[in-house]
Amino acid sequence: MIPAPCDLGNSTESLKNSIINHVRFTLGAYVESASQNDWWVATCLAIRDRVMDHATKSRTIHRQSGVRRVHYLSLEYLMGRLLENNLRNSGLYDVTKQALSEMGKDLDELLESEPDMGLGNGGLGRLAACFMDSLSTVNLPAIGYGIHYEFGLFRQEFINGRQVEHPDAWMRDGSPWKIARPSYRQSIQLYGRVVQKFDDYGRPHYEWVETKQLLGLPWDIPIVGYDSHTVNVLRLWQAQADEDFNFQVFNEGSYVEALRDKAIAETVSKVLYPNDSTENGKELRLVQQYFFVACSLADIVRRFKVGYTLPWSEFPSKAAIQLNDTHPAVAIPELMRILVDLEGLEWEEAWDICQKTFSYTNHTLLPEALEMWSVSLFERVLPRHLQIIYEINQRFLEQDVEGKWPGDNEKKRSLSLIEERGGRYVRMANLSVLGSHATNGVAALHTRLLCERLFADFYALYPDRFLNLTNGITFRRWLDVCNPELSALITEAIGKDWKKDAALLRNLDPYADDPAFRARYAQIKRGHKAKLAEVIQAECGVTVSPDALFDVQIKRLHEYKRQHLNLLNIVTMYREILDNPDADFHPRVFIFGAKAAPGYFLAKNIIHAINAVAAKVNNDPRVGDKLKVVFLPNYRVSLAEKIIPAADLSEQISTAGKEASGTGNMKLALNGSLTIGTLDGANVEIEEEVGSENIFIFGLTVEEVTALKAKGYNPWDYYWANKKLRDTIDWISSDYFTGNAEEFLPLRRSLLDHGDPYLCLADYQPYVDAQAKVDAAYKDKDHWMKMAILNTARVGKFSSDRTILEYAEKVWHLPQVVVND
Ligand code: 26V
Repeated sequence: MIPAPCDLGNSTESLKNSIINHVRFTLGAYVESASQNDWWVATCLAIRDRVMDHATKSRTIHRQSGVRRVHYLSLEYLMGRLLENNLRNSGLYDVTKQALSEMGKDLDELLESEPDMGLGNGGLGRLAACFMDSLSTVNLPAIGYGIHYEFGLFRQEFINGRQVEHPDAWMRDGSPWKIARPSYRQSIQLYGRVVQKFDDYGRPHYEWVETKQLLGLPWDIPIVGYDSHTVNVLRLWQAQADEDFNFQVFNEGSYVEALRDKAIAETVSKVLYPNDSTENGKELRLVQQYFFVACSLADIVRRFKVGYTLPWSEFPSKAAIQLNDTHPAVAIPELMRILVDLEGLEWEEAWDICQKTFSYTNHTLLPEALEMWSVSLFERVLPRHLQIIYEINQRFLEQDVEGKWPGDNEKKRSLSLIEERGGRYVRMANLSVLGSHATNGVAALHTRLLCERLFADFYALYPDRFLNLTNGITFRRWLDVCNPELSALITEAIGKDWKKDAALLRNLDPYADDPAFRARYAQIKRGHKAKLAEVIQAECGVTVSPDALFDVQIKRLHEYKRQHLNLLNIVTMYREILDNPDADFHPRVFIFGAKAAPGYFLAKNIIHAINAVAAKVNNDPRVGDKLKVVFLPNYRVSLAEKIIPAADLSEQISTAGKEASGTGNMKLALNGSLTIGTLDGANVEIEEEVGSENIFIFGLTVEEVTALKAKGYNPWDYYWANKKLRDTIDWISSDYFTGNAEEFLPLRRSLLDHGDPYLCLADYQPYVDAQAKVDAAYKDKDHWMKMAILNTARVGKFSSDRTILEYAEKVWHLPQVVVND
């Protein structure tokens, strides 16, 4: 007899029991001598036990109700730590803290011992993680698919101010959050060749033969929403060699060789590519993309087949598939292959199903980040998929393009899925637009530029397929978890419903004028600054005062994000302090966090330059407390959670038209830091929300950038016209900071000889002026706090719940399905 399932209970006693049982029976440790890690694992497992039932229940309800589900395909998920988020979202935080404390354990210490799950590079990966949180919170049926990388984004260390990379073995000791699902293992094919075969009626079809097989083992991570019983899963594929993939060699006695091939197969899910702008034609990257796409689609098709006995035309009514950038775009020819080659559908019907199923989000306008695969590489790895792409292309050019612009070869060249100049390449962005019913940008400005520039011809052909869905962030992690003090203050003022309905934060608006509220808000900010000062002391060995203005730039290191423009201002300020020791400006701490792609030479030079300037400034007795510069090593989600609540000023200074959206800008504004920024990405909408009196906007607009470049931009003009700028650049590229005048020549050359592609010099003076306004504004602490509170109150729009509900309504057409307890 199978006993009825029993509830584990959420009392302190039941949690204590669960944790102790895991220490004893799962980990085989004595409670008296269990390690810190044992306690952490046992606590995670106790929480996991309490959410798994909801995961199973959510799956069952989604299946039984037969609703459409969204499948989010992303090469990256930057999840960070999971325990605290799961505790807060499930409402088990207080009781767990109590349970542990009754056993002599400090929850906060355990939380700190969790390694980050860093399976992403930056904005795109973190967005996917925020979306997973929102999907569960707003009760949408969803599955996230990705790769179970053994090594996440590298760990960064500075040696003599230079970035050094180390592997990130985030799950060397396993992870209590992931559950293997061997019964859903998939087998996929690669390489090989295509043969044409004929059936009994003489009709041709294609077979992909002599392929290599690869297995995908799925690992599921439950995604706990806030105050909801929907627990969706993130399903990550690990590559494995086919058991008997090399049976022959094995039997011939070449045991070691056979196992070497096995190791090669398993490299497919070894490591996340650490670039986020270029990766020229790396075969392993294409194999990664296809591997995870093929496993995921096979999983989706399996579910369609077991769940229903429906015709294929109903597939889109059961499955929406979202492509997170072009990285999973090979899903389009893969679904065509499944439908046409394996299921025997006619091409037109299959194509109709594809377009109804897929939708695509573009995350960048940078030309070098637009994915293109050389036709010869693509043909070797995925010969049948290349044929399918050719066929899609031919029909498209002959029907749609020829129909709209008869005889216009220039249009055909621009819209083709194949780039023909300078070698032949498959254009993944064009494939993604064509294979989807919806293409979206991630902020209003970005979407406008997609329609006007990058996809102008596609937009002319299919205007209804394009839409804007401005990015968002989860307010649970980025306020409730990382800033529980502010979260509690807000809840005390306006109630707790803002955690699910961020628009309610507007109710805080009047509190900006309440002196008592301001004082408490200021006190919370100061508390976080004091804590961050300790982190800075420990990590950088620099003493900073919590009374200084904390000026923060945290994001990937990229020329377009212009950390070097920030540096130019810092060096200018340094000069001014030396020239003018009695000038009255408020002490400032410039705080950086950023990883550079290991092969991005100039980005690494910029990191080195910031560190070199920091070393001088921080040790110059003439400067004292007035100016400090710190570069916190190994920027990652868990470090962001410590920096963001402590920030006063948020640097969002990309060249207009280059940052698709930005999401750090939203996190910082939410936590009451004022933005100094250009009219780029979501900054434009942040200004609309918070009001132009509560933000420091400067610099060229997109139109001005275009006009300046058209007329011929010459950085030397700015260099010669502005003595302060000239002195600043010359000083950085002298031997003053490192003893070696050659050290920062690459930086100097990029700004001058190589034409300053991101217009730092053009925006230098407006930036310096805006920084002077910041200094003046900070002197009126009370008014600054008012502005900070208004930022918190007015950024409700940027909740990822809002973004996800817009996707659900406008793109996926998904119903919300409430899962009861
Ligand atoms: C590109 C590549 C190129 C090849 C190798 C690996 C790799 C990995 C990632 C990427 C994607 C870069 C695009 C990206 O991260 N875009 C960011 O997306 C954020 C979320 O929409 C947005 O807020 C940022 O502005 C945007 O830069």
